[in-house]
Amino acid sequence: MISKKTLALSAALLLTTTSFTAQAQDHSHHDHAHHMSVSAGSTDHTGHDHTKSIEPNSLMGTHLHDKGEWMVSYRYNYMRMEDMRNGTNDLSDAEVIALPNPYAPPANLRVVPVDMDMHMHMLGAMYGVTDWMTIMGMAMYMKKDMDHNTYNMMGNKIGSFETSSGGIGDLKGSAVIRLYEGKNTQLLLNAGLSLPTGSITEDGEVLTPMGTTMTLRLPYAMQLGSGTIDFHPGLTYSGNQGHWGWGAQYAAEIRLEDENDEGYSLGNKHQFHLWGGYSFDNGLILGSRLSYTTQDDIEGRDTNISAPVPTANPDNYGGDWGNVGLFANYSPSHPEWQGHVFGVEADLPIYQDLNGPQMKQDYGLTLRWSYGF
Ligand SMILES: [Cu+2]
Repeated sequence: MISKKTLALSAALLLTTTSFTAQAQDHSHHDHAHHMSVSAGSTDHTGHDHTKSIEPNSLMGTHLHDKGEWMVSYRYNYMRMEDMRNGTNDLSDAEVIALPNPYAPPANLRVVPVDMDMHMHMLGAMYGVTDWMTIMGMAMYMKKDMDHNTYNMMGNKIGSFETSSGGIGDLKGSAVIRLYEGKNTQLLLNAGLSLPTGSITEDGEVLTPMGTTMTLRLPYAMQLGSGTIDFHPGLTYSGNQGHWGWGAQYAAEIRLEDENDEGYSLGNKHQFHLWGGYSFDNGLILGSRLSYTTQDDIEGRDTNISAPVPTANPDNYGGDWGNVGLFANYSPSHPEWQGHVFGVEADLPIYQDLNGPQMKQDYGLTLRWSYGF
């Protein structure tokens, strides 16, 4: 119902981004020496030099850029999911196939997800419109693979199969605006919008309980986008003291439409992150992160998704997760490598309370390269 308004908003955002891009090309000769001196000694800039920013590699919008400065980045994110759980109880295959199938027949679930690999390749660009506002855009390509076991009507395992999907995800544009700046601290507002460019109609070949194969619409978890225009608000507070740096971020994904073209919307998601790190003189930063995520289940339903598998049920999505991350960033001091940051981050779940039977997170890995100029 608000989709016309949000469409107009997103068009405006894209246009603004484009005009800033065009404008910035005239300024590509800006003074590098100025940026260096500002970030080296001044007290009125708290970490605009992104190579010195103590921030987890998996988070976005954690820093600003100086006016006229660009940053391009590539991030690779891998996430592994394995084994089933409901709430905080682990489920065996036997327990999953004893569960009723809401889209019967058959009366009970007959296909059990075993594991899932998710690969995301993210390309990003940031540009400092003014010293207190940076805009950014992000595009991603993703690949998902899920393995399953199929059981027949008697409850005997008859085989396994893998489904795969891949393609571009939802395009995202956002602004990072400084609301407050103290001596060693700053508060940033994050406001982003994503467009439903990722496919939500991926299908794949499945092994049925009858032992036949069929091509079906893949469950929600295997789709590549949300299908809705989403608002990505956030707040980031960070500070530094000598070699130490810390930060806190709230980031959310709010669906601006009640349902997408297939009749559903993913649950709203809220995340809280806390991190701290230490910056060594040689350009190495080591730090750790603590995160809490809560997400609602799916509202509505895609009627093309009705296989006897837990992932076909919109109620079996979302939950509460606690994660820890360990990150290392390195920006080489050699002049030829000025402005480059290389980063790695490992992610491990420490708490998972899931809304209905679904796969558990196993671990995640993020690699990052960014270059500011
Ligand atoms: Cu940046």
